[in-house]
Amino acid sequence: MNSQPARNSTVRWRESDLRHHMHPFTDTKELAAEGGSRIITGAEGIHLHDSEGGRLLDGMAGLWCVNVGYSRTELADVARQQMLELPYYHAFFKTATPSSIELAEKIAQITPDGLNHVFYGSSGSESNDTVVRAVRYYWQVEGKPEKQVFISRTHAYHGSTMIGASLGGQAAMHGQGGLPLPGFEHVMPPYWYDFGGDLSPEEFGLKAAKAIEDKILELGADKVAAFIGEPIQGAGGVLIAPETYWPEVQKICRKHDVLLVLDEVITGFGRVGEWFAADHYGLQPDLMTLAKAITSGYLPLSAVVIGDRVANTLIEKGGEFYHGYTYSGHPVPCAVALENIRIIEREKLVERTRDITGPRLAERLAELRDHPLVGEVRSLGLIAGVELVKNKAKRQHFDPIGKAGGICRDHVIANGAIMRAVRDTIVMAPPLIIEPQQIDEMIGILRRALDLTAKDMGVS
Ligand code: PXG
Repeated sequence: MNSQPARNSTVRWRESDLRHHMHPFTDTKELAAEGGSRIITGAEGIHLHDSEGGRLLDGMAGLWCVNVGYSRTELADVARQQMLELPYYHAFFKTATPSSIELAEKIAQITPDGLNHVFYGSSGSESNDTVVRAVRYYWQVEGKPEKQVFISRTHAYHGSTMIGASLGGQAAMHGQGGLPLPGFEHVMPPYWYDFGGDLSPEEFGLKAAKAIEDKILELGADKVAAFIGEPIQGAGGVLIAPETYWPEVQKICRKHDVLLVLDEVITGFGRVGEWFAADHYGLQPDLMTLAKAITSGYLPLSAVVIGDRVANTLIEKGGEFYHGYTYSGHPVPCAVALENIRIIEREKLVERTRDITGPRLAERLAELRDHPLVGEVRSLGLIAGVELVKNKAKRQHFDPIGKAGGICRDHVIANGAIMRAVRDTIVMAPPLIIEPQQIDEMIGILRRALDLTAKDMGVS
């Protein structure tokens, strides 16, 4: 008898995983000390299955991306068909493929007016790199080569490449390897709970927007290429700006001739109850980054949607743009994205999020407000954050920050759902196919986890 565990057992996978697989954003030594990874082996609808027979409600839609839910045979069928017909061809050297053309047309149709050109990549990080290259080249062609600096916000997340991490405002990432690169500046985010002080959220929204204008004036508008922001800062803790913020930001960008880039990698494709958060806030960005739910995460794909102003200059006066990826416009993910968008349309997932499930989530979350740990609940559509604090009246965090969030997240998982902790904020973004009673179930799990966390933290 062979004393080795069966080849596909959890033990075998965990051992092999620790030996050979370096995970993103992971302390491998700590992972090993805790016994290794949770192995996800399958999924259907809004549920994940693990190798131990567990079933978890996926309150995060993977990594904020599986908007149409798991196990959609329509997407698998389209991928198979495209692979049989044309598994790969590129978009270099004056060629194109039908699915990449059709998807570009569709994206131009569903994004705000004036955004009509699509440049493809395979990840949000890649596409934000494209944004920086396209914008800097735009200003160069326009005869303003000094306009090179990007302004972003602290707590922002724009990816993990050198450019993505430089655009981002994550202190931990900047602490490793000499980031941000020169030419990337960061200002305060519109995070009223932490930075609002005695101001009303509306007053603070204007103050946070003014921080961008102050930075533009400090650097000189002739040096500033663009402001980039996530309409809602997802990985930063689901920071939802006061309603006064975004209109003011757009005004400031226009006033100083600074391009406005919206990173809609998380907020796109129905997440906030509109196709894009730009629609919710009434914004007309100069460029927009898309990824994640563009294929509901089924295959890697991303895009920069370029507004007419920048596109016209690049096309009319730019000549060849020396930029692109082997997989720019890959026909298989593009075909899957088209079908994914058709599903969102057919099942009215945007309208459902706006009118039914988003309001239901907000209602259930509001009931958590009187919990002793809950300082604030924030949500728009099906993206939400629940901020855990030590002192609600003083809006005071626990010290060290992150402990309560980690404990609560672990209780959520032990009770059958996946959510993330960002510092002490529990964040969630379930698949848009979630049913209202499943939202009740998800928030029920969170309430149980909050009660257990309060006990662990000695709060009553
Ligand atoms: N922009 C935004 C707004 C994102 O949220 C990226 C760009 C980068 O996309 P890629 O495809 O390069 O990863 C993201 C990614 C988390 C988490 O734990 C969030 C992301 C990725 C991984 C983990 O919240 N966001």
